[in-house]
Amino acid sequence: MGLEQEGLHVAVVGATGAVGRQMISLLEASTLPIKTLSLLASARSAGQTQTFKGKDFTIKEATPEAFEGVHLALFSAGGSISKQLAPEAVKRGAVVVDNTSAYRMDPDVPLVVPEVNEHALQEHQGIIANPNCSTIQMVAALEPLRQSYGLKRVIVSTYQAVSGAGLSAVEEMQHQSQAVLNGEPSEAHILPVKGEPKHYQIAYNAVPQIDTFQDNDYTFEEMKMTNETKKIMENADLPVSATCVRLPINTGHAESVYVELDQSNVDTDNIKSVLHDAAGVTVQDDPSEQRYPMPVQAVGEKDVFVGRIRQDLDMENGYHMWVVSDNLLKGAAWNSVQIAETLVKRQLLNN
Ligand code: 25A
Ligand code: L14
Repeated sequence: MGLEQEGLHVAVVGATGAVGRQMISLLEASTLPIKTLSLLASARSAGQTQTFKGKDFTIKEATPEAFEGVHLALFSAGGSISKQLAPEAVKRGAVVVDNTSAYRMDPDVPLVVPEVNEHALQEHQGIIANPNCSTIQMVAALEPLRQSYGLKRVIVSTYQAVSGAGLSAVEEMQHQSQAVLNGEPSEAHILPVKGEPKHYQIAYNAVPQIDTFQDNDYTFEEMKMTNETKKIMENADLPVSATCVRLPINTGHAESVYVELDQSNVDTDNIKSVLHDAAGVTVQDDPSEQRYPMPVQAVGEKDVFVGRIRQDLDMENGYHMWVVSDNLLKGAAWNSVQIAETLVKRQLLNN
């Protein structure tokens, strides 16, 4: 009897986090044949309950033994937890979809955005990596352009929301905002990066650091966008440079993407219709109606929204676009659940 008839045992690791909570509600709505659900988090959260399809589930501590009998495990509890526990889950027969950066650049691990490279799932060896949120929404918008016109280079600046850094970062921004409005001094302990020597106020600010600095003076978030894009699009030679900036937005990342195509002087109406026809992409672009995507409207939506599409003033093959998506959904939980649904559809779980 196949897993589809038998029913799946699914585990969510980091179930109380910003991403984990979204995973649970997407699993609730999905067509996956879930029979058993294990909600796992740190010992701190063990004993709390969360509802799933009207039933209360108790959060348990994520330990190696918690993965006994699990077919599918969705991880979103940070890179160190994934490094520690994903192999334990795989050892016990689970297939892992990992939201952290722990395995993304491992050559044996597929890095998947289903609309772009679903086929890469076929080669998995137990772990599948979910790309970085900013990368996912960018490649979803670039792939239709690559298919129709070819890509020469990409330059991106991001305007990223605070929820990507977790619930505690969102709380920090809220406290700071309240303090500023009250005319009180604001405190920063988490952003831009937990554990770094300096912390800066995010409320009413723009902070050009997401994740730690690398030897080349780019941040790790910027290098994730460069390296992950090349891997997902299977083009190691594609030039991609990023500047990643945090803004005081709860949820919803925005990106200004400059792309040079292989073809020159493509009609922007043609680009809009190619994007309009692409799965998972919604075009919102009408200057005469002041229509363009914004984070506040993208929150709660699964799609990637694209607008402000226009030709560069000087480069015949250069185009600019504005790409917005819910970083907790397509950027994280929804992409993971899509991967899970595809694994079931393609019968890529272990029996
Ligand atoms: O390393 P990475 O990959 O860069 O990931 C770093 C962070 O990014 C988020 C995620 O934060 C992660 O911690 N993240 C990961 N992938 C992401 C993606 N694709 C992503 N964000 C966007 N897109 P998060 O807040 O979403 O999730 C954190 C979850 O991880 C659980 N967790 C932490 N340690 C764990 C663990 N689970 C198992 N074992 C461990 N050892 C964490 O559970 C949460 O579910 P929790 O129970 O520890 O925390 C939930 C509640 O606890 C409070 N709290 C937080 N810090 C403290 C605290 N309370 C007391 N003291 C603290 N120091 C919070 O208020 C929260 O309500
Ligand atoms: O690499 O702080 O998936 O906004 C994405 C969110 C890293 C942290 C990842 C943030 C995370 C990032």
